[in-house]
Amino acid sequence: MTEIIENIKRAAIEISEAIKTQDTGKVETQNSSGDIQVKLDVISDTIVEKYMLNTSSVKEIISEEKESPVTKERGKYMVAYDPLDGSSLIDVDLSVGSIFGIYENGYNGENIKAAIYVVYGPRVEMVVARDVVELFRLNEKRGEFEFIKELKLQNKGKILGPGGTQKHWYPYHKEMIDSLFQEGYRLRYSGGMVPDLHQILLKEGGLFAYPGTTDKPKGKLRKLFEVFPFAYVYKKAGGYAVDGHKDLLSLKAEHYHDTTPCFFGSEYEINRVLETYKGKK
Ligand code: P6P
Repeated sequence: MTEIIENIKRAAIEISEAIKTQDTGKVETQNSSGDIQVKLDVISDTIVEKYMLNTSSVKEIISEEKESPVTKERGKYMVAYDPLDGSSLIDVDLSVGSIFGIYENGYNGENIKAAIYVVYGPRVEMVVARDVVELFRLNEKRGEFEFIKELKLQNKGKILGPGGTQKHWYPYHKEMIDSLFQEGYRLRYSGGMVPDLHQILLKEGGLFAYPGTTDKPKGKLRKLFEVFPFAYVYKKAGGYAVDGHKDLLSLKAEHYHDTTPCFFGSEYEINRVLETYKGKK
């Protein structure tokens, strides 16, 4: 596992350089979820693939940007990754990220053994979740990630990231979001899952919601590459992660690019979600 983490650090440094120097333009292709790709999606995917295929403990990799996995002869772990999540935000200079789920014997929630994400913002930071959740920050001068602190969620927060197209929210979901704002929660939503969830984690509490909607009942965010890794991070940090009814890590992936409604946060907020969704679809 250490070898994987060290090679993800190397990939992150190369990706952060590419973000600063490469063209943010679009390419003509789409990824497996139908998202229009930007050049940096392809560049980042190539960088991660290079490092992961050269990691002896990695047996298979699958990218959000590709239809199916690349498999090697030997290795123990399977790595599912989103090389540059939220890449459409780069041309407006907002923070983006890379997400990695480290799996063993399958890609269901129960198979995830570690999760890592990188935030490319004013600083480059990496969060590594194994038994505990650790924050690292890139020392640009030394070209190394330095350990900063352990991250933990308290049982209640003050910020709320309400994803999804509001006109397509189910009425009970809208009532829940409105009532939290009436309680004084502050809106914190950039459209980038990595910085939005990173902010709640560093502020030690709150709620990020990307629900099922009338136009997308299974939500938008992908189980293997986005949802399971962040569910692992939040649970290891003392928080909760549900689909509205049950623990996200109890879910199975029906196919590589399967999606699910998802809620990540502290105990108070997730209990509110479970109460709201009880008996609903
Ligand atoms: P919306 C970025 O495209 C992404 O996959 C996540 O990073 C983010 O949370 C979500 O989509 C934003 O979706 O519908 O709010 O634009």
